Amino acid sequence: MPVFNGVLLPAPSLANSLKSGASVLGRLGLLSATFAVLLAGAPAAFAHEFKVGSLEIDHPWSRATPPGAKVAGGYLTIKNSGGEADRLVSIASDVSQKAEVHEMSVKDGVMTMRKLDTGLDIPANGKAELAPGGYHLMFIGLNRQPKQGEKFAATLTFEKAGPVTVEFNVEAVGGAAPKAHGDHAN
Ligand SMILES: [Cu+2]
Repeated sequence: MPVFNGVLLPAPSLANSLKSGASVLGRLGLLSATFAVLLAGAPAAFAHEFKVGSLEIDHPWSRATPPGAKVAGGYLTIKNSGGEADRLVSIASDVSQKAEVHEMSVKDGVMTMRKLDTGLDIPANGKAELAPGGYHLMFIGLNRQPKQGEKFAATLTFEKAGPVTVEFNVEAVGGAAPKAHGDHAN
């Protein structure tokens, strides 16, 4: 009779525990393989960034709009790892008739927005952040209402780096910057 862990076990029972042990190991192997696949897929799924030249565009996002809304905001961070400043000069998307870079500010207690006619500066070795309450993209004359959970594409054109097509994640109506936004804000 075999001895297992100091306990006398009848042979069939040892065979069973070996068998179940093997299948647990088998399952663990399968799980870790699945996990590895998930991990490998994670950066692409969560980082949500786009590159053109020395620019990296992080986490473009927008908000779902209430029915009848004519405009939607667009937010993202543009990092410039190059030694030369660049400039975001135009935005185009089939979600709206046109798109502009806006600056939001509070003047005499009134929130106002104005279009940046010359575009948005991206400093050398620096970044430009477009976020609610500050600089933002404005999609004007919506062709459809962006819905929470969907994505829409837009092409950003930079003076030096040229055009790059990015995807905006649509967050909830009135949604604050999602956690993922903070995760790679720096
Ligand atoms: Cu605006």
